[in-house]
Amino acid sequence: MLYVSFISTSSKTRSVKRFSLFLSTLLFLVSVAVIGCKPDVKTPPAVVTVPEVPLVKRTIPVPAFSGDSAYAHVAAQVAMGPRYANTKAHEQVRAYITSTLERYGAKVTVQDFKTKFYDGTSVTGYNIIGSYNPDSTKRVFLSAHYDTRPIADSPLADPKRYNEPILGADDGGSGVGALLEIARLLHENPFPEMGVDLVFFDLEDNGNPEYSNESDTYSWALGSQHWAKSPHVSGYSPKFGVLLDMVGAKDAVFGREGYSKYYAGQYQNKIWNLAKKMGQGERFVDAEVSPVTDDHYFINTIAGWPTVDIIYKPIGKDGGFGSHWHTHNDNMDIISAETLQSVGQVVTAVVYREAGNML
Ligand code: AHN
Ligand code: ZN
Repeated sequence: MLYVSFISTSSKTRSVKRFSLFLSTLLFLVSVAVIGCKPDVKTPPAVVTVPEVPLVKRTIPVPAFSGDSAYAHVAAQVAMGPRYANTKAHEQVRAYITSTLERYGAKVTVQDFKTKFYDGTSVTGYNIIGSYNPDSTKRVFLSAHYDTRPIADSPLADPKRYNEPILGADDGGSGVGALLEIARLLHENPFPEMGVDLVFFDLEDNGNPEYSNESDTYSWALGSQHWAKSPHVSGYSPKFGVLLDMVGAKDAVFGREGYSKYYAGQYQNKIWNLAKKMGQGERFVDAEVSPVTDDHYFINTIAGWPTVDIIYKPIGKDGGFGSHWHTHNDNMDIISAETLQSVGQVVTAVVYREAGNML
């Protein structure tokens, strides 16, 4: 070794000998220390490689949605009367949604929360969530509001009947009817690959009146605002969601709504393309319609879960809705089982195809 040869060639004097012995001992100790203290643990690499999980694709048969069952659910709600906060009918519709979901095997969560109307009065809201495969990490949600507008403030409504609440067959009833029929399908045709949450929002339609001076965006959709901030399950992280709003009118057509395009464009494309393939291209039209302050706006902006609104807005009539909107004509006369059938079948296909990674 180096220190051995160093000693052999060193001077013969005692002090130098002692010094060289000291030096060689030191060298020896240092080298032992360096070799001996080499850590066993290797420095971890900067990135960890996780083996790719191959995406398993499976064509899961899409069950047949019944427009007639959805229609019956709409009629049952409308028979209760106008269904807004602090009314008997609101309590009844909550019980109807909850018991129907339980009958169809969902895990039901009722999320109650305190909030304020645009005029500052306090109110308790109740969101209802029906979950299928609650333990699945891959999830999508389908949603609709179930409350109805307590006033008739459309410019097309009869001003003398302004303070008479509306029945909300389409605006409130239709989305709920479609979701409850999908609950039946999920119960009867389960799949293990994905979880589905059916979310029924309260207090969507209590925004400040058309004729008030301020237009307060945040006075609308109080239920979805709450859910987006405080989901029913902590750490909830759905892949995407769909909102159904006014999906039951005879003459309904669904353009591509602006906020959905902006926040959830890839899912809007998938849904509208699938609808076209299913022969529903005349109802799911490719035209863009102007953005609507609806539940999906708050879910997209507050929670960041991409959410697509399927909502009836006449094409090319900027800002408007169907002529029955927020009027007393929003009753069973304008509801069509065929419209519910088209929308419901497309949304069912979206869910079953996504479950098989085929959307
Ligand atoms: C506004 O009129 C600001 N938003 C419409 C959202 C809505 C009301 N959807 C159903 N009713
Ligand atoms: Zn409304």
